[in-house]
Amino acid sequence: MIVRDIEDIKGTEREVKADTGTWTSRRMLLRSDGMGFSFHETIIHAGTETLIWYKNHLEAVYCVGGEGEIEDLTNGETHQIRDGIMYALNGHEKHYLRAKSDLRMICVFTPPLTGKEDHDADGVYALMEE
Ligand code: 9YT
Repeated sequence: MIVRDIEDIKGTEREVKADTGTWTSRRMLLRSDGMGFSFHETIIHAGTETLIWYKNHLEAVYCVGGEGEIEDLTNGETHQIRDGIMYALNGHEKHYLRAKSDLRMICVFTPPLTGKEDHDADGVYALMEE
């Protein structure tokens, strides 16, 4: 069994801050943990906008705090995000995430992130080999 305290992840290499400064993510499970998915707590910082496009991954996100919105750039639709809202990028949708207050998001990726990815200029994560 794997049991982790997020307080023990903060300040380690499993806590990643985006180059853009718009989010901080604590990667609680990565590919090396052998679960077949990765599991993250991501804080999208208040007042920011982030362009994201997971071309190579499927992702589900559950908001447990804060307020913001997601704009789906494939169809122009915008959805409000708050505690209790989940979205799943089952079509690799390119999107903007905007946070009015700090958004606390629980995220699952398949295939799992290895931990070395960062967004490129298009908001894309490459598929990584370990
Ligand atoms: C909200 C969201 O898309 N989070 C993804 C995980 C985070 N960007 C990370 O750990 O790289």
